[in-house]
Amino acid sequence: MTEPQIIAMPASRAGTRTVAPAQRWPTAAIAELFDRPFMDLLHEAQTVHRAHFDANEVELATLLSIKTGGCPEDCGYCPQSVHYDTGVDAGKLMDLDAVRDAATAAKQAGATRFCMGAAWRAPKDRDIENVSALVKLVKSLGLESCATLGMLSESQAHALKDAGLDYYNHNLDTAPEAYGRIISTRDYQDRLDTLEHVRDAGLSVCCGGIVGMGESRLERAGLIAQLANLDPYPESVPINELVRVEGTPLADAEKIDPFEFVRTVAVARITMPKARVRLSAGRAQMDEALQALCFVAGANSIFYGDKLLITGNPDVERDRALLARLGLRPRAA
Ligand code: SAM
Ligand code: DTB
Ligand code: SF4
Repeated sequence: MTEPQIIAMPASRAGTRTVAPAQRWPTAAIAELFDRPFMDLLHEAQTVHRAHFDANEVELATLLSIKTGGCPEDCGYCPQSVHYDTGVDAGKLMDLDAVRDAATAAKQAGATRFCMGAAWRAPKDRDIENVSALVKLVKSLGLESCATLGMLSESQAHALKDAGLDYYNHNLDTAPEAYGRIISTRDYQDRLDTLEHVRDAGLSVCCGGIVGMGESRLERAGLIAQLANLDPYPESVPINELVRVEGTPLADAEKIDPFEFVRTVAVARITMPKARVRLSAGRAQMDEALQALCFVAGANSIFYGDKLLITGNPDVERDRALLARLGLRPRAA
């Protein structure tokens, strides 16, 4: 029997900027990966994974919603949009003491990365000053810091970098072709512009998307193509399964085939070999066996903590037990 062939991979450029051919990963090549027999795809993903990471180690990242609800954007999946009646009230920016408590608890529970999310379309400069103080606090506790605050200008990205921020999360969410069905209040280019500002400021990029929003397989391939062709590709790639929240337009979206979700993780791993691929939202609706398959497919990071931003996440004891059963070690600080 011949071994599954490892396709010639474009040179990885995570961390270095070079002039690259426009399309390192044509969508057709990514669609071809998606179409492979499941066993071949997982074998290749695991092989690529092992070439770049310790396959028995997983990163634990804890999320905190530092400013909840009342967002003017109309992202069709989001419980925090003012456009939908989801029962989420708008709050103010959390104060330093509350963030200190949450970050200290995350650190004690074993997280190494702390990600602060705000339901803003785009922060004001005053918001950036306040978040900068939170970033300094999180760093002083010995945690990696990540923030997701919406669209950023060049100067705002620099200000966050100066405050010590490590990562900025800004997702492309879906393929350009599917995007207009999900969001109308900002366009794809706005997202790409923010990613450029983040990269140019010297921040590490956390960028991924959501699957299970009614997109086709080709559109999933299109999302991965967008991510993998960023130059350099993101250091962190969150793959979210849609959490269907009552009141949002996507509340009744058809659930994605679990093996298709695993395929998406595997294709992200193969096309972005050095990235941290995060098994992100949606774990509360996955059983342990499916999560284990995602780790086989090359996921090596999870959101850890009883809550995501609004919705639930597996509780910490359950995650610890899962990692122990799989012999997975949390990444050390
Ligand atoms: N407001 C900022 C923004 O949109 O950039 C930051 C926070 S926003 C909640 C961050 C990301 O969470 C979104 O881009 C989306 O990918 C993800 N997300 C939001 N609601 C979700 C849901 N119901 N299921 C899965 N992922 C979701
Ligand atoms: C990401 O890709 N997923 C996280 C984080 N980045 C900010 C958010 C998931 C949100 C899931 C629904 C909720 O709880 O609001
Ligand atoms: Fe607002 Fe972010 Fe939710 Fe979109 S995803 S509605 S920008 S909080």
